Parts: sequence; C-alpha cells; structure tokens
Amino acid sequence: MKVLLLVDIQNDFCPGGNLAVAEGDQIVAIANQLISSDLYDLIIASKDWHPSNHSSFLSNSSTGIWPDHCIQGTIGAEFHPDLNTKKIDQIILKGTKVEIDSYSAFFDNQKLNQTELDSYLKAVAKRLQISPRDIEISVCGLALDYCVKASAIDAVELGYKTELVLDATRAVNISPNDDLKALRELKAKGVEIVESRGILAGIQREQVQAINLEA
Ligand code: VGL
Ligand code: ZN
Repeated sequence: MKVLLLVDIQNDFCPGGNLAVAEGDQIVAIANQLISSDLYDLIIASKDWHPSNHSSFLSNSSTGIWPDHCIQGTIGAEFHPDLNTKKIDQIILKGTKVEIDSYSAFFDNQKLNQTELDSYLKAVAKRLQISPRDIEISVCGLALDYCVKASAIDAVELGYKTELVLDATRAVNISPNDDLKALRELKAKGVEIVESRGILAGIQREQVQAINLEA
C-alpha cells in the first residue's frame, strides 16, 4: 500500500511566514497533484504545533535556535491555504511539548516519545496482513534539511519503504549546501530520491495500458 506523508506544509514555512523557506509555497501545487492522483491509499499530514513558550524558540530559551513559529492556533500554524486538505486522512501534531523539539513526524529529537504515526501505520499493516516493508511512503513537504529529512530517515529505519519527492520539498539552507548534505544522508540511509513526474507518469502509463486493453 502507498502512503503520502505531507510534512509541515504550513504558512510559517512559506514566504511571508515566520520561518520562511525560500520557494516553500512552490511545492503546494505538486503536493496537490500527488494528493489528487488516486495513487495513495492513505494521506497523512504533519503539523509543527508548538506552545508559545516552546524551548526551540530564541525568544524563550538560551538553547532556542528558531524564531517563534507554528504556534498552536495561529495562522502561521495553519496549512498553506492552497493545499488540498480534503483528502488528508490523518493529521499528526508534533513539537507540542515545551521542553523538547520534534523534527520528525514519528519521534521527538531525543526519541523519548513517539507520535501516533508509527503505531497507526503498523495497525494498518496488521489489518491488511502485510509487512511494514510493503508500506511505501512518499515524503514531501518542508523543510528538507530538518523535518522532511528526520521524518524520512525515521520512516526507513522503522522498516517502511521510503522515497523523497525531490521537487515537492525545499530546504532552509542555513549553510549553503544543507540541501545536498540532506540528500546524501537520505540516500545513504536507503531513502530513494524521486521526482513527482515519475510518480505521476507511473499511473498515466497504467491508465494508458488499461485503455489499450479495453480497445
Ligand atoms: C522545522 C525548524 C523548526 C521544519 C520545524 O518543519 O522543518 N524546522 N521547526
Ligand atoms: Zn518547529
């Protein structure tokens, strides 16, 4: 079965937001194509969802490194307004604990706690009597060098077949080559790097064949 994981496609990570990622909004149209492709059995979206006193904020803590962002209930924490949210089956909130940050949609940064995502997917696998390896997760969203990377690495380490949709992600790039570093790390961990047109062409080919068979 195929799962689409949309990581943190929220206003604060898009141009104009409090932790804006360059061109972050340009992934929305691609994410929407994937969402409406009918290729996915399950569509899951994570939200960075911080309390206003979160320790990852420069404003709150000497160890904080980020501007205030994705504060629970604010516009900045909402999905980008153009994202097609109608087909999202499950929303995973992360970064909700004051003391600890959570880049991954699966675990916090110290792996002390997990979100409900892994147990949810494992329950689905059990119900379908398939192994985690038969669950294929396509990961896209923001930002490549933080939450997308962490989510994809956890996915592959938890035993899911995992791919990153390269044109449906953008990096913060605090250092110029953080995006390339992230891609290298993902590849080394066994995450496949793909483009949306390859994914979408797959279904187009299948549709063409089906039409030919009917003729
Ligand atoms: C993110 C930094 C802080 C992300 C979240 O979604 O990539 N990055 N919080
Ligand atoms: Zn955050």
